[in-house]
Amino acid sequence: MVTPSTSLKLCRFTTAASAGVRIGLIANGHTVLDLTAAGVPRMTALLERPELADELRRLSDAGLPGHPLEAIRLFTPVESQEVWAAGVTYLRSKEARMEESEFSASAYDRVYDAVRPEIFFKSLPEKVVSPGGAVGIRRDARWSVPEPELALVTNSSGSIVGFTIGNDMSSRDIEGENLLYLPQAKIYTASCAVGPWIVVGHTEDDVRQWSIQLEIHRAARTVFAGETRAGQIKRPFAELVEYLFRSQAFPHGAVLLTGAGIVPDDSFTLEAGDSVRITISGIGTLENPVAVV
Ligand code: DO4
Ligand code: MG
Repeated sequence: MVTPSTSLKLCRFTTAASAGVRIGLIANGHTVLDLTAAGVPRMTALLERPELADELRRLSDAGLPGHPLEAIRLFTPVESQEVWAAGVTYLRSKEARMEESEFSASAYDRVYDAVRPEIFFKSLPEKVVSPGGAVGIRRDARWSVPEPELALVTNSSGSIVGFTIGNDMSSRDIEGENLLYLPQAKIYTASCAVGPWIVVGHTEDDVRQWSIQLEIHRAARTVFAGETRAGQIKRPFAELVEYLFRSQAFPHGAVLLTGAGIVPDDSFTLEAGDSVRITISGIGTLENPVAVV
């Protein structure tokens, strides 16, 4: 029985026995209910449904066929949505970027307090890396970091319909050299991972209680561990989405990363073979190995 407090997780997956991408609902622990078997071929259309959480609760009691979570392969839940990202939404992000670049320090200082937030394009949907896929460090970068971020999932009307995890991989030396290099520091092969699923049925107040953790493993060692809380995000979620949707339509909805509140020390840079693990308490864990691209 799925109660109003049960966490509803929507995923895109495949199994050894099935061809193509299927839509799944994880409503009770470890079973992935096959929504494609119930006539739901696409995630994007599902996210447009009014009263989505109620509809998912109804589907979870409809006796759909299920697969054990361990037996499926997850794809990113980003199907047709562009991925955008907000920046300098945490004090920690502002401070780290001001230290990184004398040249750009005043821009970061100003945008943190400005009325208009920083929002930038991050990825086309087909370029988003799935859970377990390799995220990239640029071969011409000397200082690369993951950015562990809460991601807002919106439908085409700009309503926030769910939450997931994003990794806004970044080249800090390129970003720090000149603000005009930001697109090169942020948008390159495998620079954006999103997953493992979309959690539905939570309010902003719930989500602001969640912790965000970043662990980076190298060989058998943890070479970085840090934690923040989604409650540290300076701006209301609806404000970020409202700016994204100003003067721009998103017919498939959009995914908006909400900025990074964990920044490793300046001496830290990612290496090929590292593993990046981002955990958000109300969602789950997104884990990706690192490769040079
Ligand atoms: O302006 C630089 C990027 C900011 C960002 O990605 C963040 O704060 O997470
Ligand atoms: Mg970021």
